[in-house]
This record gives sequence, C-alpha cells and structure tokens, in this order.
Amino acid sequence: MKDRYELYYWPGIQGRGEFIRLILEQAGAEYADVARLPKSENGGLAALRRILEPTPDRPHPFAPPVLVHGDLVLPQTTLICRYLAERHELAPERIPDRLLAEHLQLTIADFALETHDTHHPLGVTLYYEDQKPEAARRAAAFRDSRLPKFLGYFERVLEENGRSSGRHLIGEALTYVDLSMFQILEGLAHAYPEAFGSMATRIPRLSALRARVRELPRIASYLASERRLPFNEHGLFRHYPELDAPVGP
Ligand SMILES: N[C@@H](CCC(=O)N[C@@H](CS)C(=O)NCC(=O)O)C(=O)O
Repeated sequence: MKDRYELYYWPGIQGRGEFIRLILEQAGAEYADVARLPKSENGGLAALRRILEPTPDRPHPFAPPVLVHGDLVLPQTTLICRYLAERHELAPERIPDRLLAEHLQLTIADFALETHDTHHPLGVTLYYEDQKPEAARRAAAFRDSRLPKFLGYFERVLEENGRSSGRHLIGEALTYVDLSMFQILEGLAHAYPEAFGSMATRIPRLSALRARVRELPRIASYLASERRLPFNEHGLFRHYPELDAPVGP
C-alpha cells in the first residue's frame, strides 16, 4: 500500500491529533491534515464530518482523530499511533515488546485524559467557565497526587530500561512512545508551568528525553513550521493560571 496518509482531526488544535502528527513527521511520511485544507481541496470541517458518517461497509468512527490509509479507516489515537509506528520503524521489533510499547502508550493516553479532565471535571458538554469551582478542586488533586504519580512512574520506566541506558522508554531505539511522552511534557509545560516546573529536579531523565526529541532534525523542523499549531485554550493542554501552583515536597 502506498504510504500516503490522510489525518482527520479538528483543525484549530494540537489535541490528540498531535500524537499522530509527530509520528508522521518523524517518519517523513506524506500526509494531508485534511480538515486544515481549504474546501477547494476537499478539506475543512465538512470532510471531517463525512469521515464520521455511518457506512454499510464498516463500523464508523465515534470521534476524531481518524487515519485513512488506502481502504483502511482507523480511529482511536493509540491504535493509529501503533499502526503508523510499526510501518515506519518507530516501534520495537518483537511482538512482546510491541505490546509493552502499547501498554506505555495507553498509560500516556490515561495521563493526557486526566490532564484534560482538570479543566473539564464535569464533562466535555459544559464550558470550562461553567465548571470552575470543580476544576479548581480537580486540578489541586491532579497537582498534588496524579501529576507526581504519572511523572514518577515514567521517570522510573526510563531508569529501568537498561537496554537504552535510560535514553528511551522501551527498547534500544527511538519509538512512538518517546514521541508521545515528548508531547505530554510539552503540554504540561504549557498548561501547568508552575506545577510542572516544580517537578523538574525529580524528573531528570524525562527532561533529557524531552530535550533530545525536540532536537531530532525532523521534529525540530516540524516544530518550527506552520504545520505545528500553537497550544491554545481549546485543546487537551490548556493554561488557566488559577489552576496552577507548585507541587508540594
Ligand atoms: N479514545 C479516543 C478519544 C477520542 C476523542 O475524545 N476525541 C475528541 C477530540 S480529541 C472528540 O472530538 N470527541 C468527540 C466526542 O467525544 O463526542 C482517542 O484516543 O482517539
């Protein structure tokens, strides 16, 4: 199958789409970010809505992101990441290691969702402005307990990976899991600069991983390009100063 992909995702945000974009960019793959294309090129929100419509051929996706590759229409971020990574040498070789990589990737998805839920604790159908007191409580619990627990976990996973002397989360080489971890760390630095900044001395290996991924030539060039959308207050990682504070000792 020809390596030309179509990514269908909300046009104005990094969101979950960004985990996929980072893999496509590092792979040097040819892809269209369809909803960001103009209508004249069959892009825009209408194209995104179309891919979510029921069809007699296959179960239709519940939500974006969706990857289209030839006849394949694949939803669910973690599944898409795994599919792309295995096609482009960004996943471990052996099946047990591939499963372990997916286990880490699913944990990253949990971490992303919990970060998101700090500003939407009552759900995505209400605006942040309609759930501010609940968000404040949820964010305090996140900062004091969940953030250190997740970051501490991934720091230990790096430390324990003797196969790469702690340079990669799994195996001996760069994988999609490292790229996704980079995105989480970037997102936290944007959303929770105080809380995340106060954790810096506790996560030296994760900080080094973040710096290394940022300097990969293809990633560096992507980050400097217009293809990389800035963080904003519509995506997973939102900066609301009133939710942020340093993490306790
Ligand atoms: N588990 C899914 C979650 C997908 C998801 O929640 N997508 C969001 C955008 S990031 C959405 O548009 N959801 C619409 C909805 O849930 O109704 C994944 O990881 O892809």
